[in-house]
Amino acid sequence: MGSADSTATESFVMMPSIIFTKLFINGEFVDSVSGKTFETIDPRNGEVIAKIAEGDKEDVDLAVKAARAAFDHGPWPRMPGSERAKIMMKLADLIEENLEELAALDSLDAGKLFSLGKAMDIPDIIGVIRYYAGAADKIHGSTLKMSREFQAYTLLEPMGVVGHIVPWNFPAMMFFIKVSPALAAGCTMVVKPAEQTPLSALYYAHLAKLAGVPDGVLNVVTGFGPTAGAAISSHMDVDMVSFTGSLEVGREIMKAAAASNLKPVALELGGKSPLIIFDDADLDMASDLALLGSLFNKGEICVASSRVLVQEGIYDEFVKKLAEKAKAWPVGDPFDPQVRQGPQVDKAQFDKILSYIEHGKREGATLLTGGKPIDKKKGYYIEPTIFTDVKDDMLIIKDEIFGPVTALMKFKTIEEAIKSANNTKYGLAAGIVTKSLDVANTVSRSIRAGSIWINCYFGFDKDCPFGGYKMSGFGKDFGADGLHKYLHTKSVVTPIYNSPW
Ligand code: TXE
Repeated sequence: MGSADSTATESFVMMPSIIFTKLFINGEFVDSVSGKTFETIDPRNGEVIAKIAEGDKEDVDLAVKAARAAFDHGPWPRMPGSERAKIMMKLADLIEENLEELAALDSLDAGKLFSLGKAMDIPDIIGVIRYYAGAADKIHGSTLKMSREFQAYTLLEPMGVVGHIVPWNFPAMMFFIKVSPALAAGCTMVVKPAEQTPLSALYYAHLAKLAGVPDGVLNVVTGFGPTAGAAISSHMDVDMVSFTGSLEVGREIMKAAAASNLKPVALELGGKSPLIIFDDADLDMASDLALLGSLFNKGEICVASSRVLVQEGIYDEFVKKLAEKAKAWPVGDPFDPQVRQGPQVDKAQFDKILSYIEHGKREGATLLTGGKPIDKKKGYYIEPTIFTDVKDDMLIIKDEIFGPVTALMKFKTIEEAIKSANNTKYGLAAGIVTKSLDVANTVSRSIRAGSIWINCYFGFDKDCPFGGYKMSGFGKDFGADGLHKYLHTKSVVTPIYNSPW
């Protein structure tokens, strides 16, 4: 296993300069009303990167006021979709021009791999913006021939002022998975980035202004969840909230929405996704998928394959292969191109993961690999950790850990695998590795989860809807569903003949 050497960073990349640290409200960067700031921390070493304006209720009020005015009186919802598309395309181009800088900001703030940021995160958001820009002038209702003597047509209208509450694990994608379709729909919005990763969101606000997004359409309020976040979800003038984050906070957001103006909410919460590997699987492919599924983005991904279910015929050989690969998985500075796993996002997440590992040991699970922090003083690095001998009632198989920790379980029959896979309160994703079409089809239809990946994992694309079943939430991202979430359907009805109705 590689070691965490954060001293080497500067030889890999020029560090990004931190230019934007204030709230972005009505097209201007401004201090918070209270004048307070908070520190954003480099997870490679625990050092302060910058002080960021700390928004609270008063700042959210100002941002919502700006978004409301832009929605009620501004050009954005009224302009032809093709005009919004042009501006969004320009935003995508500007992001492309600043690709390295933006990837570096998230590596610095979130410990994400710089190489992947350049090759995946930032190119992917550019794709998402262009995808929804392409949809902006194709938002049409339908014509209805009604059963009674009426005819009708539907109008698809923007939801209004949207509050987006964003997590830290994919700061770029989580921002644009919400902002792009909402912009295309003609909504105006207030975005609250996670307090761990405010840097890139402020940069995006700056680029949006340069691209021509009118003032007040896209506001960014940095700050904490219980203050700035809660002010959005309970605001009487926010028409909808879109949230990605923990189950617990998802509940709070629904409560706040219900207690205020009954605004609709879209929630993408956590997961405990199974990867099910059958006896006929190619062992190399299966162990690669399990490794990537568990360790990608240091396990800080809602669809991590945190439960790997392996059929008994190949179990022993699979365990051996996976352990070898996990031990060789390089952990270290996220700017180092050789590294595959950077530090966990912050001290709280680091401590949470380690406490789950301790819990797993106490509950009697066996550590196959890892289980310890790496060079703790230099940052929040944790060894790739695999448990075996895991039982259904253990906490490590029930809770989302959100770190480089996975649990292996053995099964005999397909029925047993399905039962075990569904034995969770979550339902975000599942992977199936088999050569049998019958097995793949049967299992796909039997698992209660929003995405099923057969002989692959993380099979995401902008055109394919993504979102949870059960307590993983509701409301899809990506694809046409991701756009329609931000649209109201209005029915306009007229009688065909003169009618007293
Ligand atoms: O999430 P929070 P945290 C899971 C994962 C992780 C755990 C805790 O298991 O270990 O959540 O992470 C804002 N009203 N996921 O504490 O608190 C907060 O400021 C309104 C899964 O970081 O849910 C941030 O912007 N907003 C996940 C956002 O909610 C509030 C991604 C997410 O933070 C708020 C991240 C409140 N009362 C964590 N409290 C996924 N599904 O991908 C907090 N926030």
